[in-house]
Amino acid sequence: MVDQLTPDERAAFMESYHGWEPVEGRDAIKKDFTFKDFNEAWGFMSRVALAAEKADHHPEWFNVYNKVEITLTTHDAGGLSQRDVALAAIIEAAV
Ligand code: H2B
Repeated sequence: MVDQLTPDERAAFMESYHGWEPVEGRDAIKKDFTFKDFNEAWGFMSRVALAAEKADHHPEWFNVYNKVEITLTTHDAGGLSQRDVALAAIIEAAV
């Protein structure tokens, strides 16, 4: 099992990562990304997918044309963990 984020770690995350919001009804965070077109959205998803696979930590996501909705949570922790913080950093760097 993986440790869940502490309240302090959650607060620190929400302060430094903009646009990420808690998901209602589960211990997860989400953010919506909008790109110029599908090509840009898919390029972003490809960059995230490669890094996520390398880190062995994967996003839950939904794409429609130029929009990508991403939810992060750690299934092995039953909620948010440092793995989600690390993946959020990867995602922000991939935009
Ligand atoms: N991704 C996410 N989001 N949460 C996990 O707990 C998780 C994962 N576990 N990717 C990994 C894969 C696990 O199933 C493998 C066996 O390490």
